[in-house]
Amino acid sequence: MNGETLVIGRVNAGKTSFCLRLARHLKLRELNWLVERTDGVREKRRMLLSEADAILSSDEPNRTREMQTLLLSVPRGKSDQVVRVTDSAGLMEGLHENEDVRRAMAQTLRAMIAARGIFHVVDAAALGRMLAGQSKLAQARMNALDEQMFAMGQMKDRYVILANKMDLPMAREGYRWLKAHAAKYPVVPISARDGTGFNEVRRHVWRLA
Ligand SMILES: Nc1nc2c(ncn2[C@@H]2O[C@H](COP(=O)(O)OP(=O)(O)OP(=O)(O)O)[C@@H](O)[C@H]2O)c(=O)[nH]1
Ligand SMILES: [Mg+2]
Repeated sequence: MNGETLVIGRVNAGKTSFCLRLARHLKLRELNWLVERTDGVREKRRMLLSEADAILSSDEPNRTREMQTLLLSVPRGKSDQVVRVTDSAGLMEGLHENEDVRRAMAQTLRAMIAARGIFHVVDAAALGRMLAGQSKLAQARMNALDEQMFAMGQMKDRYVILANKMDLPMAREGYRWLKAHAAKYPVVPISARDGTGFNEVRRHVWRLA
């Protein structure tokens, strides 16, 4: 049940917030999700967009622990077409002590292999802070996980990097680094919190329909 586009990124990068902001930008009021739990059980979930933030997104890392596919209705000529955008559990280095989190990360990795298109959400502000504070060697090591995600993205029909949290200090520096480092791919500066950049995001989503 992988969506046509998979949303990946480090824990806390803003993947879930991105999905919810996209739904708001497309003027949805009610969200329809297809959820695939790590135990393989699939279920449908429905909620109002107005209550989704409180239910699904959080400051705490590892909030998302299952694959949740948002069904988006996109107008195409006289009819509508459904685009699927799948939110996934965030990745991080190392072996997490919690088994649920480990299973969820494994599920994300499997989905990454199967996905046709990838939206890679990066916390540009965290990246900017890291670039300012670290030696070159430490930067290289800390970016290893995102580098792996870049490499996986290159194998896909469509790969878009979303430089998120552009409303925060240092995000510009993070965005600039991404533009230079992943020059072959679209890098779209966004704020899932404020909604900036979503006209361009929408064009990328449209192309998947
Ligand atoms: N300032 C700011 N905060 C944001 C933005 N996007 C997300 N956040 C915050 O970042 C935190 C993590 O957001 P989530 O959307 O839950 O992140 P996630 O990538 O889904 O996290 P996991 O599911 O745990 O991997 C929350 O506190 C959000 O409010 C943004 O554009 N700007
Ligand atoms: Mg999440």
